[in-house]
Amino acid sequence: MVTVFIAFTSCNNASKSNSKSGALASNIAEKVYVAPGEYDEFYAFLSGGYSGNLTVYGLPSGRMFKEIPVFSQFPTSGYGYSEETKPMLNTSHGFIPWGDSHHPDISQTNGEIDGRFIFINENNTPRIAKIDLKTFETTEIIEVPNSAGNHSSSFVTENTEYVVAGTRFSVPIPQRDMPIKDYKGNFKGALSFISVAPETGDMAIKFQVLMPGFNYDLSHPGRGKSHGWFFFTTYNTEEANTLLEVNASQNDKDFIAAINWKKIEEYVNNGGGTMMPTDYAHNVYDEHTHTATSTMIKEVRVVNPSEVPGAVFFLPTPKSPHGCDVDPSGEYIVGNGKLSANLTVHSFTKMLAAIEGKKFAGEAYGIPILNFEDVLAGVVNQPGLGPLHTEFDDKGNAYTTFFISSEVVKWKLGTWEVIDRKPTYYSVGHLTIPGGNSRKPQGKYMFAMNKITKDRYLPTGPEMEHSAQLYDISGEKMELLLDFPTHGEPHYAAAMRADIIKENSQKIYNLADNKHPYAAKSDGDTKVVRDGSNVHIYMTTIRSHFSPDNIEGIKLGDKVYFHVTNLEQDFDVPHGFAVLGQNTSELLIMPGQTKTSVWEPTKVGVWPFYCTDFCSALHQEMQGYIRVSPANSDTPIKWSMGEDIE
Ligand code: K7E
Ligand code: CUA
Repeated sequence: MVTVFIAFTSCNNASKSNSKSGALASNIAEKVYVAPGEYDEFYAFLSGGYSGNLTVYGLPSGRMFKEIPVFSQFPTSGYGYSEETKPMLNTSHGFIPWGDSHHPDISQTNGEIDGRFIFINENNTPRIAKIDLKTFETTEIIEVPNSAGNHSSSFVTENTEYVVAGTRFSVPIPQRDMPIKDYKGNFKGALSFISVAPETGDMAIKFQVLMPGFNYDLSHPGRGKSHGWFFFTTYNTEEANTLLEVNASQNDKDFIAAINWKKIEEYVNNGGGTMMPTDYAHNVYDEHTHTATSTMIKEVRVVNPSEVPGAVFFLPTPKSPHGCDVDPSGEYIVGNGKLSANLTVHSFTKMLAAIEGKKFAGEAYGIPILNFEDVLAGVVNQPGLGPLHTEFDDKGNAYTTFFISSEVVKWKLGTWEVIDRKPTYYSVGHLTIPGGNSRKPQGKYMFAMNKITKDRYLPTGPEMEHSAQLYDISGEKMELLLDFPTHGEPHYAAAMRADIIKENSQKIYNLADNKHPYAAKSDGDTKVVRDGSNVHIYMTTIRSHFSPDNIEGIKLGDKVYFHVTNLEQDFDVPHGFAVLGQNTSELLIMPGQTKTSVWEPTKVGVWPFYCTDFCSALHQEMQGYIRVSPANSDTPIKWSMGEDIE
């Protein structure tokens, strides 16, 4: 109870000392003001949580630039509705229009953020997606078999050798019909290492480590001296299968699992591991055909820790740790015990020494458990209540969020002393420092992503968007600068300096490189082709007309494919397409791109289609008609633009 009292007192003090005076407030306003026409200094990519997507912000302004569709259908662009993008959402369970995304992470080279790709996990039907930061488009999604609640994901190693995906829920592997009460000892947790090809970025599941049936909550790669290792927090080492709030809180300590992936990789490269039958989808978007394909893969390589002695260890960590964070030097591994009064920090050097000296406290399912004291680097004493996540700056400081006491606490690595604390409004989850999860954090700003918004904005009915808060961390004390609303539930975010991404950002798709099988590259290439009851319309769009814009000969029962090519070759000139009664979304077609909307007319008549994106002074003139005749009619297929169909 003493702990509770102290923590709340300090939280309240911090809150009071933060009250804004007039002069201070205007000084703060300058720090976040980005004048009209000027650019932000940082990109921030916030996970969309239950929106399934990723949102792009600028810092320090907190302005939202874009929502990138990833795991959810997105009518704004037609993602997941157009024929080309539907395969992106294919899984071994069929087409899934939604996902729950948590942890974006940007690709790295030599331990530094390189801005090529950003990866993000889907929890519910386990998947990892890759977004190309040239186009800000989702270009690859790989399903993760043998996994459930894909939460300790998607974090990359320091040369993006792997994007790693750990299971939160253990399950029967392979899946089968069995009593739930037989969980203990029978369910397993799969930790998946997905390789990323250096040049292309192509993903493939290299191997899965089949761990005991705990919950693998969060993870981070080693870096620098600990490069080659990966660390996962666990909870429910009790292996409870019901009422986890009680039954998974029994053990005084759970574990951080330390995985020497280099060692397992070597074993696998020499033919180690077992191919297990399974099925999972691998979906790839081709930038030249502007089309995704989905391939079902039928087996996955699995490795049991017992096959590779010396590759997997458990580090005892108090009380159901959530966050698992590694400092920029790679020496310190922070475990945030949700129910612990203190923060536990492990030492990588001590861990290696303990392994070397074979000093074990016991074992769990054959995996050696190290002595808590042998691997402990230090403890941050009673910094707050309900620690969740930790990030680092470039000056040897760590910043930990506390959900219950609703604050961010800054503390020093090595001395473990608390330097500063600032309240968050309210109940913070993750926090992000640009360049986080790398050897070179980019300091300056930190933002907290809060779970409860309550009184921060004008009310919007029972539901409020979550609120993020931006802090200046360039000085000794943190300074709250800005509140900004987010979209969905941004658990975590990745952020980096804007320059690299800005320079590489693609302006158009080159029409000459368009390899879409139904592309029409000029008004002269347009046509309407009947193939049984399928009708393919090769259509073009350019300011300010569609070609063709009069189409006849469609009959009830036909399936009409509008393949629309945007002939524009100017930056930021998309055209839209929608036809009355279509039961998908519009298309939004980028310059040089081809996209397809399917329409199955249900009524006889003459139906208009039009451009949905205000593209020129004559945008309202971008329209056309398509005539639908009865099924038994003999209206011939005809099309035109600029003259009547005779
Ligand atoms: Cu703490 Cu999914 Cu990383 Cu939410 S998780 S906060
Ligand atoms: Cu094209 Cu409006």
